[in-house]
Amino acid sequence: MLLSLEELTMEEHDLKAVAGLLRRAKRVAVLTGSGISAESGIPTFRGKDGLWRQFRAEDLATPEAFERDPALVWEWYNWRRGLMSKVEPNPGHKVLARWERHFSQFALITQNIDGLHRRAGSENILELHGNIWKLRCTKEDTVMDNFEYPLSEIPPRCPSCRALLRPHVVWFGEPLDSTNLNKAFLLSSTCEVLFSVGTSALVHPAASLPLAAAESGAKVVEINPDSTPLTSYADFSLRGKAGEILPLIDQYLMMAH
Ligand code: BJW
Repeated sequence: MLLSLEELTMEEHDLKAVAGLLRRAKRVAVLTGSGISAESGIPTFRGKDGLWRQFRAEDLATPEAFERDPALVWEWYNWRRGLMSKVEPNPGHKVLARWERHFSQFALITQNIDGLHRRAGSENILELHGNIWKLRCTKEDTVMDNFEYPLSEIPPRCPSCRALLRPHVVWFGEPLDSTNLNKAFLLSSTCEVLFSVGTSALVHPAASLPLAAAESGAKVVEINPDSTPLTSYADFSLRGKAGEILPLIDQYLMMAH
C-alpha cells in the first residue's frame, strides 16, 4: 500500500517537481545500490546492520582473500545466496521495471548482485558488480548461470577443466567490465535525468556516474534516507525509502497520462 503524502516528511512539491522532470524527459538513467533491496530483506553493506559492520571486506571480497581461502569466501557467498533466494522484489524494483517500458531511453545501472531487478521484470540491466547467481572459471574465464542453493561442492570446480570457480562479482581492487562501464558512463552523460537510489555513493567508479551526469547538465535526483557525498551535487534529495518514494513519483507521473 502506498503511504499518503502527509505521512512522508518530504515536501510534496519536490515529488511533483521530480514527476514533472520525468514527464518532459526522454532519456532517463537510474543507478541503484543495496538500499533498494533493503526493503526486500537483503542487508546493505555500510548501514547499522550492514555486512561490512559484521565482516571484513579484506577477508571476503578481494582477489587476495579468495586466493588465501576460497572455501571461506565461498561459504560467505553461499550464505548470502541463501538470504537472497528467500526474498522477493519490492515496489521500488517494480516501478523501475515499468519505467523501462515507459521511457524511450531508459538505463538501469545497478551495483547490486542479487538479481532482484530482473526478477521484478527489468530486462536491460547493466550489472556493474556482477551477479551472485553466476559463476566464473578462474582458468578459462567462462561465465555460467548457477542457481543452486546450497551449492553441492564448496569451493565449486569448473565442470570442463576442474579449476576453481569463483563468484561472478567484482571485488575491491578489481576492474569493472569495461564495456559495461563505458556504456554506463555514456548513458549517464547523455541522459536528462539521473536517479541515484539506495547507494552510499562511496564506491568508485560507480559513484562517479551521477557526477558525470551532473557535469553533462542532467538533473540528478537522490533517493536515500540518509545524506551521502552525492547529496550536495543533487538537484533533488528525496529522503526516505526507495520502496515508498519511487511508487509515489510513479503515481504522480502516471496521473498526467
Ligand atoms: C536505502 C534504504 C532504502 C538503506 N531505500 N536507500 C577513488 C577513491 C578512493 C578509492 C577508490 C577510487 N576509485 C576506486 C577506488 C577503490 C575502490 C573504492 O571505491 N573504494 C572506496 C570504498 C573507498 N573501488 C574498487 O576497488 C573498484 N575497482 C576499481 O576501482 O578497479 C580499478 C582497477 C582498474 C584496473 C585494474 C585494476 C583495478 C571495485 C569496487 C567493487 C565493489 N564491490 C562490492 C562487493 C560486490 C560483490 C558482493 O556483493 O559481494 O560491491 S563492495 C560493496 O559496495 C558492493 C556494492 O555494490 C558497493 C556499493 O555499496 P552500496 O550499494 O552503495 O551499499 P552501502 O551499504 O554502502 O549503502 C547503502 C545505502 O542505501 C545507504 O546510503 C543507505 O542510507 C541507503 N538505504 N535503506 C533507499 N530502503
